[in-house]
Amino acid sequence: MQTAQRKSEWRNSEFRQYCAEGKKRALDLGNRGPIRFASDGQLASEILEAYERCGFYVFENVVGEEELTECRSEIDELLQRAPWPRRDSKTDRQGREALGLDLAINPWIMTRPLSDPVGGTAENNGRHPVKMYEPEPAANSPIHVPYLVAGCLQLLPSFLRIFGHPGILRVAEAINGPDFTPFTEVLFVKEPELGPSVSWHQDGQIHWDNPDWNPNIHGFNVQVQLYGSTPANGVWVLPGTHSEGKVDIADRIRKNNGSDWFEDAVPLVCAPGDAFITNRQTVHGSFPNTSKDRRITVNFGFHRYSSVIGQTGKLSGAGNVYTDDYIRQRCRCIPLAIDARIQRFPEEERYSYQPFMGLEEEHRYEPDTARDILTNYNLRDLGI
Ligand SMILES: O=C(O)CCC(=O)C(=O)O
Repeated sequence: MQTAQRKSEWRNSEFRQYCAEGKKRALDLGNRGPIRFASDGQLASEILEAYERCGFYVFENVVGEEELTECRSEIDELLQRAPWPRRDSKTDRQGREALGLDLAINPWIMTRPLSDPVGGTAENNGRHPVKMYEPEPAANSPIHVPYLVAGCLQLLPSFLRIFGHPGILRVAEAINGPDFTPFTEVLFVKEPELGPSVSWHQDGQIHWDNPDWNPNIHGFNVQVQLYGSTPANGVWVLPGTHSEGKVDIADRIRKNNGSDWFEDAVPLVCAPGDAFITNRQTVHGSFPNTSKDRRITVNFGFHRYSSVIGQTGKLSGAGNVYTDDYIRQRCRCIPLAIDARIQRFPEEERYSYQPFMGLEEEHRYEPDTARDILTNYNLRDLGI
């Protein structure tokens, strides 16, 4: 289905107005602030309550300036090594071999600037039913741009350290229990006036008809914003939809006069270093980035062990059977990341990941162990 195509582009004053109104609604929801714990060490109950109510929460000031600078510069170097000028090119823009083409999973997911690569297609299990508006990029734009980079724990040490952040891991424990698992780790790249859109969707795939279905069964995403995120370049959500079950997005758009601008949608507005969590059942998406602001998102997420054990994968990890051994191998990146982080930030608390308690020595972040755990680790993703 094609929408009645509101022109979701910054030069359209109606879009700018929609963005301003959405931002106001977002800031009124009462679901943002620093990561806070109560005196008993549990995540502050107001945070959990607001997350359960809205299906997302914006944590402010999670990553400091020094760490942001390190991560940004590693990512700039990485992006220089993307295939150029086309997604199937073997070399980068300087004629060097493009990075990571020898990996089991090609890290570069690329498409035409400002396009919607998956909306209205069968990609990703058909979870993006409606195509977004595709503005015309400038004539001198690249043919293809990376909008996702996969398998990032093996490509970016600074990403691994953010993944081992004690505050974020304590949030994961509070929501998914002490035996929480990862699922996939990617960058979302939305360069100014180039970044493609991600049309409205829910992430979860396999548990909609589960008799034990509940709002948290498909886990949650973490998005750490290296440059902040605005209504024009950031993710928008439909608050509360994580509790509704499977949403008929095409029907909602039909009932919205064919428009994908929903009156109750809100953008996830962040400063650099903020991180938000989004329930994977929340309806969400992002418009093409026609603004002048860059968005680079360090994106990962966590599941409940009970949601993945015994399941057959969908999305990343598709077709794989999630046995206890498979899951345990995949989870080894967590103690490794914790150690990588504590080596870089020794003054911080060290998060204790219960499933690997007592096995810290085997997960020291040093070259051999990192290679052993991380090379092609994403063959064992835990998509559901
Ligand atoms: O970052 C974005 O633009 C989209 C993120 C998203 O859709 C996801 O993480 O599932």
